[in-house]
Formats: sequence, structure tokens, C-alpha cells
Amino acid sequence: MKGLSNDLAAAIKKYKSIMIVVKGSPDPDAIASSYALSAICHRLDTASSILITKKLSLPENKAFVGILKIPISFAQPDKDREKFDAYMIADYQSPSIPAVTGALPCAAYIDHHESSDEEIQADFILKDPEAGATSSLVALLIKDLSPPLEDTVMSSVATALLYGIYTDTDKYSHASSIDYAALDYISKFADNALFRKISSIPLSKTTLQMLNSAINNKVLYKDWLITGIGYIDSSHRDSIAIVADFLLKRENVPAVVVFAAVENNAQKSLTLDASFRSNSEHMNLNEIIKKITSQGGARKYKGAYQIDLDYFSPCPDRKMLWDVIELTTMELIKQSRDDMYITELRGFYKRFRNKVRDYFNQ
Ligand SMILES: [Mn+2]
Repeated sequence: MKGLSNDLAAAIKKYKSIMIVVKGSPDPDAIASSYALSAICHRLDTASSILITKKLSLPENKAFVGILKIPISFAQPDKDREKFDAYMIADYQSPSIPAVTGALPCAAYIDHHESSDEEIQADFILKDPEAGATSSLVALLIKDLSPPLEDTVMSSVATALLYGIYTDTDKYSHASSIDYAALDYISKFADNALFRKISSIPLSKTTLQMLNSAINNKVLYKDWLITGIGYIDSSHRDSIAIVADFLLKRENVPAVVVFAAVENNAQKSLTLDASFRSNSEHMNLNEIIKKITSQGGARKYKGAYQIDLDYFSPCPDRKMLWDVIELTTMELIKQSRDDMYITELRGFYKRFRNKVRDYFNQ
């Protein structure tokens, strides 16, 4: 990305004043990307304004803009074009604006929608449909930006980008490796309290109830915190991960596992969902999970697995069924904890052996 960040900076520095236009509906991804671009402009001493062409309607989007104090104004770009010497577009299929394109050069166009047939002209173009959010592409550009954004600005920009990724990837469920790379980078700068305030997800009544059950049922096995929440509706599945995130931050442990029996009454399905969190990049969660089941996996810090329990959903004694699920899952995860150093050691010896072999093969 380093080369791309330099190219973006060079494109911006060509101009004194750029209008950043939010085409279409001003959703969090478009607003966050535009906000981040305006921060980049400011850092590079280029003036900029964010114009939205449609008014904000959703209360959560209004809250998002209000809480982070994102400076946007409702305006028609063609009427304002005299004030600027270039324009930029983020998060829209096409970068052209009637009565602006042609009159002003497009300094940068960054987007994650599928390509249209239109020929694109801009000083800087980054279009990658692999990204779940344009905010992810902008976050990765900021990562390699020189000079970097100042810390104070970074916190607000990172929080906005985080929310852009969060909403566009449907609470991370469609996040690609690009999004995860962006999240890995920006989440450490984001203001978690503000993010929670904006997303309000951890504050929802159901998530709080789940968190409460998780705390009441927690078991500390060696240094791992393991907890089963019980039955939850499938619409709250994402909260398992949120609870796991929360517990990892709150409790002083290197790893947290949160699991629940997820029910979908319409489809009559029952699944065990387990979410793993670790604060060590050396803990090989993927290998730990793969030893339990092939129905899951992990990357650094985060992992999950699902077990199909449909066959058991007609069980008339729900309490007994949960007891079996909980007892079995607890046992498997405790075994994983017992085996962990063996798993890690095996990895170490494998690397060591390969090194020795490479040495003698030189
Ligand atoms: Mn988008």
C-alpha cells in the first residue's frame, strides 16, 4: 500500500482546495471515507469540504455524524464548484458528477463497488470490489501515509472508519481479508466508548443480558475464561462475539471463549456457536479450533466455530439439552487449553526443523 499512499498524497497536493462529494445516500461508509479523506487533505495542507447531496435521514446516521462532529454540509456540487479546484469521490459506483466532471479534475476516486463500463478519469484511482467497505481501503491508505495523521485526529477518523466497516460488512459478517487488515490497524486508534455509543450494540438490552449471563456462568480454567450463555435467538448471534470482545478487555486473561445455543425458530435450526478471543498474537487459535472441529477457524486474536445441532432441537427437555451442550463444550475447550503448549511446541519444532534443514540445504 505504501506506493498507493504516496500516489494519493501526490494527487491531493496538486490542488489547493478540494470538494469531497458524497454521491447517493450518505451512509456511514461513504461519510467515514470522505471524513478520512478530508483529514488527509488537512494533513497535506490542502483545504477541503465534504458535501452531501442527499440529506441524512436515519437517526443512527445522524447520531454518527453528530457524535463524531463530522463537518458535512448539504449542498449541490455544481453550484459550489467555483470554490474548489478539484473534487474527490469515495464509495460510489461512478465518480462522475453532472456539471462538475469536465469542469473540475477528479483528484481521487476510491470505491469498492463492482466496476461499471464507464471510463474513469482521476489522478488517483483505487477500486477494489474485494473490500467489504471503502472505509477499509481508506484505512489502509492512512496506515502508510507520510506524514501520518496526528493522534487527536486519528482517534476520531479511526472511530468513523470502524463504523463504516462495521455497517457495510453487516457487523463484520461479510468482512474480507482487506477489511480485517484495516480493522486490525484502526481498531487500536478508535475510541471504543464512542464507537459503542454510535453503534449502541453492546448497549442493547439483549447484549447486556447475554453479558450478564456470561459473567454469571464464567469458569476460569487455568488462565482461560470459558462461559456458556444458554439459548439465544439467531438474530442475536453477533452479540456472542461482542460479549467475548468485552470480556477479554474487562477480565485480565489471555483468552476468552464464549458459546451459546443459537436457535432459529422459523427454520427450526439449532447451532452451537463458540467465539474465541485472545490478546496474544502468538496464540494459534486456528490450530486450537481445527483440533475441535473443521467447522470453524481463526485469524490472529479472533476465532469461532459452529456445530450443527438440528437433530437435537426436538428434545423436550431444553434444560437437559443445554446441560449436555455446556458440559461437552466446556470439556472440549478445557482439553484445548491442556493441549495448547503441545500445539505451540509442535509449531516451534517444525519451524526449528525447517530452519536446520534450510541451513544444510544451502
Ligand atoms: Mn460502501
